[in-house]
Amino acid sequence: MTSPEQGRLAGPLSMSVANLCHRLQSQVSARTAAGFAEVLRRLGAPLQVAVAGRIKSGKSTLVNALIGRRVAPTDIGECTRLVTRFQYGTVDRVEIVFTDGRKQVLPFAADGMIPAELGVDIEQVSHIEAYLTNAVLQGMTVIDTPGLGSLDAASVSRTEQLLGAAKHRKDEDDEEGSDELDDTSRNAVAGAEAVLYVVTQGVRADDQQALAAFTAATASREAGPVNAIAVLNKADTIAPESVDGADGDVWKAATILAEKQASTLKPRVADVLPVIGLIAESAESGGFTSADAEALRQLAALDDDILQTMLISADIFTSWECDVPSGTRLRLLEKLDLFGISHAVEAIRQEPEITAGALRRSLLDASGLEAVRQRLSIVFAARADGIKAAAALASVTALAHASADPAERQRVHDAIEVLLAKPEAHQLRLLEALTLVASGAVDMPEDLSEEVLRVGSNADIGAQLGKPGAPRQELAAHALERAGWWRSFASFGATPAQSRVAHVVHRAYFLIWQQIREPQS
Ligand SMILES: Nc1nc2c(ncn2[C@@H]2O[C@H](COP(=O)(O)OP(=O)(O)O)[C@@H](O)[C@H]2O)c(=O)[nH]1
Ligand SMILES: [Mg+2]
Repeated sequence: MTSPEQGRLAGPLSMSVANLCHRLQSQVSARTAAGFAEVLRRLGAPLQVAVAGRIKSGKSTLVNALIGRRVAPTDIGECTRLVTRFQYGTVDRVEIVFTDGRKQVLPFAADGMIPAELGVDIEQVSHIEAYLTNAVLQGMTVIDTPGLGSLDAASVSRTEQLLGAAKHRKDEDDEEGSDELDDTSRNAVAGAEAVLYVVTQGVRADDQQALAAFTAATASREAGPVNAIAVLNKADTIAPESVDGADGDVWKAATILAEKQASTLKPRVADVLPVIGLIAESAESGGFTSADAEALRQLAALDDDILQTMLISADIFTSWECDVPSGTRLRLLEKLDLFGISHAVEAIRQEPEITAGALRRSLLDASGLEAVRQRLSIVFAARADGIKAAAALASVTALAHASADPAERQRVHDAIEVLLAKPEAHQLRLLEALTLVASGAVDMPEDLSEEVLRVGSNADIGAQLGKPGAPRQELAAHALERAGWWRSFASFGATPAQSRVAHVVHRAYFLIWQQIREPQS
């Protein structure tokens, strides 16, 4: 039987974990069963992606760009100090969730955004739930966080709580027999499953710490490049002359810096992609209007010397004597900043007849958002089954661990052992191997590490084998050939660490081959 939740499960492994929870529910205490119910609910939900990073790194701006709608308040206001979960819903609706579980509907502000001020006692607010009809949210729930490294201790602790980094304190005054989730259980199931980490120029020590805390708390197995990617945001504000080899080009400078940060953050994240969240937000959320395009056209018509002078700083840009009203210029600055304005003017000068729509697309291209979207879908969507199942298993383990009944602990433990021996559980080992290779913990020749990444990062068999669209027979033959190769590599010529990875890759190919070989009569 397939319940509506099961229809949305990420894949076969999530299905097995869901079955395990269903089966055990009647054999454990009411409290553990309540925890399992929560695990089941989360398994059926889209991947939970937290957007994390220091305060003012541009998280909310990027959230708006990803959702394609300017809905998360940016800069200041109460709301920027709270966790907001953006999830798919059939009707747009925002709720304040209080720490005591109470909920209150919050009307959208006139501009369609979540109001920056809530009109309630913020100390009593747990977080905000925003249900939106935007299609992007069918694939993932996006969680905006207030940010680490802020001066406000309360928002830091809200963020840490969400990321699972809060200390799991043991409940001393346990109320026996309560069906409610205790704090341990709540924390165990509350952590996000993947993280989009926003950094700006220069990674600090606490950025690394936050990432470490997050990865330790999510999947019970060593997580990292499997469920975390980073963006270098505000790429437009990088001074290219400060970066060697950039040749004065902002985007080139951003790419060089992003690569540097990737090597610093490497054990923790898959990639660091440069992005200009502000331009992405304006281009994607309807913020960029034809009136803006018109104003840019007027600016493009100015004498180039004058324009270049104006573009030296925001102050000069708004205060310079010019036909475009200074209020309009201020608006352009807010939407595109100097780099975006200069990019747009350049595009207009190259193609004077360019439409407002084409200008918007050109800005979107310049923002780097598409690459972030693609990476999100490759890294997260393709691994959602493994990521969600690992997080669920970690929660199940934590729930059993917190149980006072040794027999119950043993029962859950045994069930997990059985599950881990199933073929579909092999992807957990593959994700682990991928983590070891991607983080550089196990050194591999480049072609081999690329192969491991390919096999571990794709959901589609053709893509896993590097032969998208190839006929089944060819795929089967290739899988078998690679299985054999990795087995002999594991036995001969590999270091012990490489050998462990090689065994996992061998088995991955073998399981692929089993799936697609000619049916046996
Ligand atoms: N120049 C520039 N400014 C940005 C960019 N992304 C965000 N900002 C600005 O940075 C400020 C803080 O952004 P916000 O999204 O509220 O940061 P958060 O605290 O991390 O959520 C806002 O004024 C944004 O307009 C960017 O890519 N470039
Ligand atoms: Mg924010």
